[in-house]
Amino acid sequence: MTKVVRIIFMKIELIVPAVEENARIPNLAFPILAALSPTDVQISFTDDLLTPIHLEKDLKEVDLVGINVLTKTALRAYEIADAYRKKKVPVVLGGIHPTALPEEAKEHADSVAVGEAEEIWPHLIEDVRMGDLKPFYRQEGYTELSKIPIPRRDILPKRGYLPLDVVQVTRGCPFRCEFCSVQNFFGETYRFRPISDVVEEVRRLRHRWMMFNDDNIIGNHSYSKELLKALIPLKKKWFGQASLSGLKKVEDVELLARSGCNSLFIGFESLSKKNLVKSQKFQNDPSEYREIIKSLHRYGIAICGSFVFGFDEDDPSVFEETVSFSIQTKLFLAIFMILTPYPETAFYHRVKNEGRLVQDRWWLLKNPEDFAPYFTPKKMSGEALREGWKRAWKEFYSFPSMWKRFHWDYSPTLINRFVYFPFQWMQHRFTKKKIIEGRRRYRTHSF
Ligand code: B12
Repeated sequence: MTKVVRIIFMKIELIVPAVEENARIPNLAFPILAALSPTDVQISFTDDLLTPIHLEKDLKEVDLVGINVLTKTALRAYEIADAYRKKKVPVVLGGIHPTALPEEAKEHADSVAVGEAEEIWPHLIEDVRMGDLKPFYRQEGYTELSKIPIPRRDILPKRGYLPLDVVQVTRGCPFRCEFCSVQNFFGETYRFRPISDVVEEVRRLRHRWMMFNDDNIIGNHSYSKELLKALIPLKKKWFGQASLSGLKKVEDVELLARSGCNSLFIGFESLSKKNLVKSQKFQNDPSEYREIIKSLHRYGIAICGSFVFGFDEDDPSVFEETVSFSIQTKLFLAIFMILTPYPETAFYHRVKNEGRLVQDRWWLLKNPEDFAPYFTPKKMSGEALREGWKRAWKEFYSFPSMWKRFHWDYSPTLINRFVYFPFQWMQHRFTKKKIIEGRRRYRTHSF
């Protein structure tokens, strides 16, 4: 009979892999899981973005390694996982990518956590202690958000991140956009944390600035109204993602501003209603874009607009049209993306079924960005899409555009006056180096 030796002083290393320079924003998944770990477990945390992991020299002596995996970081995550497993340290992978493709992830891990993990995490730790780690862990149903503890932000490095705290108040999204990964992850659910829990957490935060990492902070009108009102006395400054459908009424925009909202990331995606309908992004109506933008600007809320190129109705005129719109409406920042078939999204399956997916499993390529688009667009060539995408960035962050987009006529806000030009300059340099010249510094074994 084999004797089971229970690990008593257990050490867990939690890792967020990085493929290249990125926004220095703290991760939230691991502080949550750390708060749910037994108190006698010693947790360490490495953000590969802040301290790149050298796969020969930097591996720690621990009893378990947990890695957070997005599609974009999958290859790097697998490299790190393989290196630890070579040293006989058990590895568990979790997050949005392993949830979409658990079997692929399992090739590089001893165990895969599929979906949300609040309820399974303590059991998983106990199984490691008993030497009985299972190949897959799947939580029954979705996490009840009243059970989310205050995240242990103390595990995060004190230096290197932007001076802000990340907070989550909802999970899921009420919408079903074809290209988005989150409905697969959260199913049909859209859940909210009790406002009192949020207030309690926000009160304890170190920084004046917060980022809400919710997919849509104002997806439910009555909840968001209550939340925003509760934020007013806390006197924080915050930014987050919001959908256009919640921004149509001026009184809602005013409440946003009063709650401390300083800027919003908005997925406009396209100026073509046909594209939006085909992508099931019914909540966006391009005929309303200008009014909503104006109303946000009037209340001093800056906008980072996200646009996607490569939809079925996009022909080569889309680039000029989108950039002109973004300049005329004076967006503070714009992000232009090439439509991407993320694994297990409805868009991925559609282009695959239509025989248009030219690069399946593109996330396993060494420098994947160099090969986008991974599918054949309908009304232009892949090459034209790539070139137009580069032109859009170049034009939006050109000096004349920066000048035209500055809000001379509005009252001075922090963004409007003090950080506008430094941010534009940063984006101008990013565009030149990363987008136009394609000089991305990817992590490799031998950096
Ligand atoms: C905040 C955010 C960001 C922040 C990241 C900040 C940070 N350091 O975490 C910023 C703005 C930098 C960002 C950037 C990008 N993002 Co983003 N982002 C999000 C967002 C809105 C929330 C993520 C989050 O914090 N969730 C909260 C935590 C608590 O949830 P979680 O991470 O899922 O963790 C839970 C479980 O998954 C599990 N779990 C997670 N990891 C692990 C590990 C182990 C071991 C275990 C056991 C469990 C476990 O436990 C947690 C508790 O249940 C998501 C949307 C979403 N709802 O997931 C998109 C999302 C993750 N992003 C996405 C994308 C595409 C990107 C970019 C590629 C965009 C771009 N083109 O540049 C970049 C890539 C960044 C990179 N790393 O290279 C996609 C990813 C799709 C995919 N298949 O990978 C998402 C899903 C958005 C979407 N609508 O499709 N993003």
